[in-house]
Amino acid sequence: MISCHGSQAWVETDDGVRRLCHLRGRSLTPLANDQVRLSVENDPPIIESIGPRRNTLLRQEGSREKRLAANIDLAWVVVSGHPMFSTEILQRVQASLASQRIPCWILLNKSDRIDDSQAAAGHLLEITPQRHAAASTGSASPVIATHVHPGGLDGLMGKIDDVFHDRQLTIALLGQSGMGKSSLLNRLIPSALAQTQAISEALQTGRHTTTSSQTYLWERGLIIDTPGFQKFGIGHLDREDLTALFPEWQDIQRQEGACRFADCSHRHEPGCQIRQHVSSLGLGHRLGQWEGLLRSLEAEQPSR
Ligand SMILES: Nc1nc2c(ncn2[C@@H]2O[C@H](COP(=O)(O)OP(=O)(O)O)[C@@H](O)[C@H]2O)c(=O)[nH]1
Ligand SMILES: [Mg+2]
Ligand SMILES: [Zn+2]
Repeated sequence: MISCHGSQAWVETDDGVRRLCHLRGRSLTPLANDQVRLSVENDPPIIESIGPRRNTLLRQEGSREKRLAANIDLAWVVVSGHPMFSTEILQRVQASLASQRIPCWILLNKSDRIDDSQAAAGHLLEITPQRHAAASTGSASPVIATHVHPGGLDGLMGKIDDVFHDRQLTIALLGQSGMGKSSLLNRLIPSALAQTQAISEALQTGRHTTTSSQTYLWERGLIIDTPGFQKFGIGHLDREDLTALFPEWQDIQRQEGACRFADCSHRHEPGCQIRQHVSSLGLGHRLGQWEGLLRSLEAEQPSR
């Protein structure tokens, strides 16, 4: 399924034809890139059911989960140095992706703005895991510089070739507003605007579809553009999901022994190895980030 608009949805059938369909009932809420079963005896066809999901990209909005897309191979999170992205929001996105086992690349966009991009790279470094143990494998997201001027996507396309070769991919594009997500999409897919307009016209809404995710065809597969955000709620996550962003805690425990309590939050518990060793390892800033995210997660959890 390409995109969902109330009781209607665009579906691409196995023969590559796109059709505007109706939903069977209100309880059916397909997401961008869901596999759906159609009954084509009807006109318009009706979406009967949704196939199993490999993963679901979502964020928390107040007490509700906003589901953005399904079955993602790779997420691109767009950041920039002008305006400066928020490290905390990026970590929220990364934790959310980690919880769904969706690999993440960071696109450092507007790299034509040299000074701003250098500053942004510095901020990225602050939230990059600092691994000490030589044997530890990296868990950091790759950072790829991009810009929307000629040649600005060469590095990105080269990286795709290196990692995925000829494989067709479904990529989710995420970003805070203002980072250049729409500009990038239009460079990557010159027909993106036309694809959006075709959808709006067929729906006869006339308005742009910026509050729901849109799926675009491109030469390497699909790109799902998700609505831009200024907040990214993580109340749907648990502490384990945050742990994925801080592999240093595992490194410390491997080297120094485990914290006294198996479910140690590394905040105030006695016998915490993390608190005991962070400062000598120069990881005080990382513990600060951990505490901040944990506080947010607890504050945002919908009361159960
Ligand atoms: N210098 C520079 N400006 C860019 C680049 N990409 C986007 N912009 C500008 O950044 C602003 C926000 O871009 P837009 O695509 O609307 O961001 P979005 O909110 O993430 O969709 C616009 O003024 C763009 O012209 C880039 O690579 N370099
Ligand atoms: Mg935009
Ligand atoms: Zn601890």
